[in-house]
Amino acid sequence: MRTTVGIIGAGPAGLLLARLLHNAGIDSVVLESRDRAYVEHRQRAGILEQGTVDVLRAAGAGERMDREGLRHDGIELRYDRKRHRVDFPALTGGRSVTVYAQTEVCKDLIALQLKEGGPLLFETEALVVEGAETDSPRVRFRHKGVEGVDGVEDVEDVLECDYVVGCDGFWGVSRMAIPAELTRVFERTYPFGWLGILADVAPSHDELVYARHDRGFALLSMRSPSVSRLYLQVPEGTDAEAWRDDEIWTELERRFETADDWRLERGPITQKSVTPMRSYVHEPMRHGRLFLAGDAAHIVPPTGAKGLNLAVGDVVTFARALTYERETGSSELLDGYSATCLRRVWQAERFSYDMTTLLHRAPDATPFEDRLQLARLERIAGSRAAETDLAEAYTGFPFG
Ligand code: RFL
Ligand code: PHB
Repeated sequence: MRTTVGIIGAGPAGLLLARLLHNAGIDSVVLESRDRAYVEHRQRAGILEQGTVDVLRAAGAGERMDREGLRHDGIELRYDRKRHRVDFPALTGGRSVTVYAQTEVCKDLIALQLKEGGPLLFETEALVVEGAETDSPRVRFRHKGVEGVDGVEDVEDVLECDYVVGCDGFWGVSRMAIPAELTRVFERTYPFGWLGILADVAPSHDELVYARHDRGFALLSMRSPSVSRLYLQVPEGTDAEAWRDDEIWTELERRFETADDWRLERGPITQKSVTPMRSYVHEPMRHGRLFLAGDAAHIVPPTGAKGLNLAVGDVVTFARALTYERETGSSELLDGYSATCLRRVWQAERFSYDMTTLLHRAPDATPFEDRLQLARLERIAGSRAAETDLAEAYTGFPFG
């Protein structure tokens, strides 16, 4: 097999990249280790920055998002039983965010790719990227055998490319093709995770609520007008099954408690899982003709809602750079790929870290640190400058 751009991974990064390249008349092949149903139902991000919405729309993938996505003009910060709303458009010159789940973004992009894009091969696992320093990098992959077609035996093959883009997430293989002596990794883990639930109940508030409480952080989000998505800070390594449904609701009620008559509505919990929290950056994001994009190169804790949006920024940067090279013959933008992406990545790392340490309670937190958190929250609530800083970062910095 041969293609211009070999894309490893059909998460949001790989799928959007295939779409952007298709629109630019550049062919690609996407290899995805999981099956279609798995990719379409993996519960993850929920918030799209304005820039992400604009990119999806311009790529022709915004039709259902425009119909079903929920535009949000603010979030609520909750602490000390008080509520403070951050008004995004007022603070940022009109910017907002959109609640539209990552599962839906992936479904829309997969449908488009299968209808009019290049090959998208599910159950096809990349094993290794070879020859990144050469003009023709290759991806070795294993394709699950289909009964009656090629026996049930797995089939190994090679995809020859002009460029390989590793969009294979944090646990992928493409990062490993960059020699260790050329690599720097920056990492931090946190001594807590998020217990996330989906519940069949209308969201108890019409905007997201980020709550800081002495018992730990809680987040109220949503998937639709009738489905709530909620998170609780839990100790690292917690088993989701160790929490009974009524215990989850009681704990959420405690952490969201206000001095006024706000109430949390309960409903049947249809899914629960625990996510660990990590900050991680791999530098550089490029080696020869291998480029890393999305979670393959960087991870942020979810408190800033930035992971998916960073993945979008990376692939937009790559698609622009390759188009520029094709039109002008200059590799200037491709050469600058890593530096361009990393500037935005580190701003998101900084913001995600700030939001995480602002709102979570570390197991060894001292009374001094508790007071500092409250002072930081009071500062945001009391200073337009501090509040603007949060609103600008949350709604996202412009691409490139
Ligand atoms: P993905 O989505 O992990 O996709 C990688 C794909 O590569 C496949 N793969 C391979 N395929 C072939 N061969 C191999 N060897 C392969 N190895 C792996 C995998 O099967 C998979 O399909 O990475 P991508 O595309 O970079 O996208 C990143 C986002 O998924 C991620 O950053 C966000 O989900 C993070 N995130 C959030 N981001 C936001 O922008 N806003 C949010 O509100 C938000 N909330 C969240 C989140 C992540 C969460 N979890 C579960 C980590 C909330 C949570 C709870
Ligand atoms: C979500 O809806 O899953 C979500 C929203 C905001 C975050 C993280 C996750 O910061």
